[in-house]
Amino acid sequence: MDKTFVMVKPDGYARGLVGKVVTRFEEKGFRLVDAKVVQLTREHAEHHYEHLRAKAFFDELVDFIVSGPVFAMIWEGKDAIKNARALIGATNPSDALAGTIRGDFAIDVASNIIHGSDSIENAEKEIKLFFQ
Ligand code: IDP
Ligand code: MG
Repeated sequence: MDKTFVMVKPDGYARGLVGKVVTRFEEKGFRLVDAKVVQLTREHAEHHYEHLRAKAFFDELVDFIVSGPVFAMIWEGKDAIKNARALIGATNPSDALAGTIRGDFAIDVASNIIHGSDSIENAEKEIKLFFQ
């Protein structure tokens, strides 16, 4: 059983979508291991998105992710990273299929309501960063 890190971003938290996100993960068959509301510091956000530092939207991304509380979760299940990203949908909600979280609840890439780890290494890094 793998674990993955998932986070409802400030827009999803402010819109009251935490319950819907948790329900989708539970209904898919994931097991919730841990969860909490967190206000990220800029330092934490920059560390979390370190691999995107060279992107033109990096500052916008960090400003956004520290703009309000997030809901951080650890989910456990078979092929957790792949299955979680399938539930979440494509990065740009314009490309995300209906039935995925971004496809159903988001319209703009900069505020796409949810994050999910993209590899086992990043899941371990992100879980450590948020929960230890
Ligand atoms: P992912 O969240 O689907 O893994 P990443 O490439 O890791 O996508 O990008 C992290 C986040 O950066 C995305 O979820 C999205 O919110 C934001 N992002 C990606 N591309 C853009 C962009 O062109 N403008 C603004 N934000 C972006
Ligand atoms: Mg990513």
